[in-house]
Amino acid sequence: MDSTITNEITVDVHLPPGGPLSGMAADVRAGLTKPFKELSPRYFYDERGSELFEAITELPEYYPTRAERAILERQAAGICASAGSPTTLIELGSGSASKTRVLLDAMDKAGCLEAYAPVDISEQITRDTAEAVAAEYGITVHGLVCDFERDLERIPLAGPRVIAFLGGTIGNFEPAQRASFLARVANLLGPEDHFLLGTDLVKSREVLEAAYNDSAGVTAAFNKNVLSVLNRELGADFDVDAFEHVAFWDDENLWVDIRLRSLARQLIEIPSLGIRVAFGRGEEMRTEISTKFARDGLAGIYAEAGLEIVDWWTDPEGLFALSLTRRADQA
Ligand code: SAH
Ligand code: AVI
Repeated sequence: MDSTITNEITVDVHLPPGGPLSGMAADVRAGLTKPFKELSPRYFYDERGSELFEAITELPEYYPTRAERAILERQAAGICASAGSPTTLIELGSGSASKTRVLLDAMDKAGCLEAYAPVDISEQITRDTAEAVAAEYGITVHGLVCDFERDLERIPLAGPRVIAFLGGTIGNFEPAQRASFLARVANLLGPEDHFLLGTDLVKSREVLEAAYNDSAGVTAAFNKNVLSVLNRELGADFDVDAFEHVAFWDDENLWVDIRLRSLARQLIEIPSLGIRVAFGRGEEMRTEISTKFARDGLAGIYAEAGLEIVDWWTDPEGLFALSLTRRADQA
């Protein structure tokens, strides 16, 4: 573990030797040798991918960030009170933490804010966020660079805490992965702790498909960037222009299915994996799902994980929801 301490800022790096992407070889091999090829969305977020995601959040068609911000701006004081005026905010997949400032402001105003812990797989953005928040709020910041699916239990402990997972990133988990992740989060919660989750809500196909097929092509660039990550990290020879972005609403699974479609028959060499991967013309590979929720369905998912809803807030248009939960057996 590499740890840097500067006054009140600590950033622990819990990535496997070789960096965030070093565990990717086996994972990518498994995903690309299945009959229906798949890649994990965690590989989107190299430096360029993080920048492209930030650009997505400002697109006119991409409503989730604005809707979640609107909830926070109206409800942050109430969220802070419902969560028992926690001293510590831990944020999973924190990114640039731009909306998080609204919550930090409310905690600061309530006089309870002592510490913030951003947790993200992308080292640069976590360091930048940790430094910015420490400077803006003059509080202890303990950043953690890790894969939150692998290293959740390493989260710095001091309470009462609220663990926040904003932006709808939970929607990028497959159902089984989501269930075990939520059960592990529940296990981390002490009697005074709460979990604050941002979830995008089910809505019309038109609105959903526009959000993931923006007219400026930023989402397409974000999606295709994963191929550049594979080229750089694994020595693959993907021609990024030989694939096109695909995103459509799947109303059975309640997710936007995000894929890359091969524009030609092609054979990709991945020397570091010792494999060649054949793509047929028109063949699609899944790169991400983005699940959308309804309150009843989410309550059932929480119950299975041992969590219960304490409070629920939506934006005025009902596009997005924030829910606050606690461990059901500690209520
Ligand atoms: N919370 C921010 C950013 C959302 S983008 C917002 O609401 O705008 C998703 C974030 O999760 C990115 O910063 C990405 O680096 C991080 N992330 C994705 N997969 C991760 C993983 N497996 N472990 C840790 N962080 C991850
Ligand atoms: C990070 N996550 C919640 C985004 C989403 O909406 O599912 C990632 C994204 N993919 C395409 N656009 C945005």
